[in-house]
Amino acid sequence: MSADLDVFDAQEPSLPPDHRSGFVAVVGRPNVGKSTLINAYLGQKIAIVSHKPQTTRTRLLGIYTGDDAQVVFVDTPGIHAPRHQLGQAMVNTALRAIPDADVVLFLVDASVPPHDEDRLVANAIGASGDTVPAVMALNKIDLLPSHESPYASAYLQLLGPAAWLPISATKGTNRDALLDLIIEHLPPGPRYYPADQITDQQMRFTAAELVREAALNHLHQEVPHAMAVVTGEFKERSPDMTYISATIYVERQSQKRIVIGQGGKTLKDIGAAARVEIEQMVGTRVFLELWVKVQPKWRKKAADLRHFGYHSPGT
Ligand SMILES: Nc1nc2c(ncn2[C@@H]2O[C@H](COP(=O)(O)OP(=O)(O)OP(=O)(O)O)[C@@H](O)[C@H]2O)c(=O)[nH]1
Ligand SMILES: [Mg+2]
Repeated sequence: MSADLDVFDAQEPSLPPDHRSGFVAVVGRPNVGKSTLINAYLGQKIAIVSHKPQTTRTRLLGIYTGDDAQVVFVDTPGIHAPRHQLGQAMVNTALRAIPDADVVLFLVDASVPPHDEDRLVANAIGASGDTVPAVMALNKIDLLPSHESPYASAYLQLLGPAAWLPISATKGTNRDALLDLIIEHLPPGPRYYPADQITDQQMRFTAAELVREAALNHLHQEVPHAMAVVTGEFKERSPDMTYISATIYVERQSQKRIVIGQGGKTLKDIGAAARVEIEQMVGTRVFLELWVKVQPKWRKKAADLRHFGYHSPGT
């Protein structure tokens, strides 16, 4: 018996001998439902979701622990043709997740034909050779009559995956079957994380993300993309009250006016929506104070990207 197995047995005496585990990089173009699917597997919102593309900006882990397997989902930013340093950092982050994974889950929106961006994703997966098995999920089939995609073969031709399934992340169709398929392609191994840990992100990061999600839902056009949110204070004031302050950064004075809105109404609505979500996460009442600041052209400046946590090597 190897030394590794000795450690494995000592740590987790109750795990079955055929227990599987590994990292699953969830990749795809923006807006196909990567974060939605991961949240559904965890039964909790660890990644923010919106109908606008380029919502996820950093890599984050969603850890699913079952009796027979631990699946560490790696949520990644949507792969696209970047227009600024932020976009480049996001794409680099997504690309780097592929060779490090045990399985790549290539998610596509099967309700529409393949985009050029889907080809970028397929090429990136292909570039890591046959070393990482790829599973393709044809998502959003709930939008199609009889739940069948006329584009299935066009998507499968992009890559030739090891396995594939049509799914609906929101309605649940084939979600469990896809999880089984992923687990089948994972190697045998121990749990990498404690059974009760569901993400690697700290609550102060998720709080800022939940503010950004609320803002994405309340704002339109260019403003959501020009926003970054940073948590300032995060303090338990009493056993049932947490005080959180966060700053929303935008690139222009005109965007600041839009975020604040007439008489402060938009900012108030963003705060109210975010507070409900943050209270669910924190488990206490939350007093949320929001600030709006202008940081000109931050998406094009490496120092600002680092400050906001978006820096990736090579940018
Ligand atoms: N109808 C339908 N909508 C879905 C499904 N899955 C996700 N969506 C919607 O698609 C939109 C994008 O979902 P996200 O989970 O943010 O997509 P993403 O791939 O993480 O996007 P980025 O982070 O921008 O790369 C949201 O409005 C979701 O509600 C699905 O199975 N069916
Ligand atoms: Mg996402």
